[in-house]
Amino acid sequence: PPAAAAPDRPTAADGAGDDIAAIALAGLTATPKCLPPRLFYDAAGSRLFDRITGLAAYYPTRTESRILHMQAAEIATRAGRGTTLVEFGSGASVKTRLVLDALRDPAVYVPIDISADHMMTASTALARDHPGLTVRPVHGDFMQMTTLPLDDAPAGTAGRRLGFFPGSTIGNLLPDEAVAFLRRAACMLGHDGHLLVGVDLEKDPARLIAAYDDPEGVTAAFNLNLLTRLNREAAADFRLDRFAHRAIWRADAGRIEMHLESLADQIVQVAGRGIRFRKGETIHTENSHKYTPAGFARLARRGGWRTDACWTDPERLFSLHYLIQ
Ligand code: AVJ
Repeated sequence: PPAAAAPDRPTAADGAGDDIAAIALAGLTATPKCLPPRLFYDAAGSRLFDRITGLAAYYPTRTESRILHMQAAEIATRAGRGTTLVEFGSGASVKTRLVLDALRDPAVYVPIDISADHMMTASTALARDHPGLTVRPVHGDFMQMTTLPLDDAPAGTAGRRLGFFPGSTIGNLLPDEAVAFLRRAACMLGHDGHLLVGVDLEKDPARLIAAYDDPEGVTAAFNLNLLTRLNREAAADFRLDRFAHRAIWRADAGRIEMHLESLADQIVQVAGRGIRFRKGETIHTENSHKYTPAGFARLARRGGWRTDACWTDPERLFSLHYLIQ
């Protein structure tokens, strides 16, 4: 058998070397205060997110995996042979394996991730299990990228590029940002590129809130870990016992919002600046937008994509959209 392949060294792309202190100050001096959700994913945050995916209340990951498994043949038929799989935000990539196993002789896997260590760990394991696959990691923020730093596909791969954007991470984006991302993805994937997007569906708000405020407190730890990261990387002195995790359903915006609420009037030092918090004031840390299948198809259309197929689970908790141009 061919020697077990190893991933290439990651290619640095836009947003790879973030200045955490500058990003933190920009968000914490804004009104209302906010921080970008990509800051969640330091090593501890990535581990906490992996734990979230196994929580009983957090249905998206297992539901999406089940749909991927059920629709593997449908995906393979549409994608064709020799595919280059481009994954926007590669997690521990259980779902990636489901897609790679479904595809017919995929040629190249391109994970794009802001967390280089996490990506290289997952890529090395995946390359070992798929010796015939070329793995080309890209270290960067896919929200800031407009081109894929890939030279042309390795010889002998006639396949198209299939984008894979799982987990409903697209829900982190405001609708207009999601449209802008979809337009950029069309450029990165090329005119015959396809795009497979996981989208969490609107449902009973109680079910949604439980998924973002689990009784085990793992999501609270995930949210609060952001402050620990700022203490370490932005010379801050947040006292975690003075902030509380909040998850709210904003029906008017069709999204779950995560916040960190200040439990007292306090001043926190961040990168040499004193940031004032009033009791009850929050830092808005994440949006998770929820769609109907038709609503997401309309958004995809605005981003230049047509919905070739939309698959859901029997309970219609989650959906997978297969988009073409
Ligand atoms: C990884 C962004 C899809 O929005 O559901 C999980 C992150 N936040 N629990 C989501 C998350 C709180 C997750 N995404």
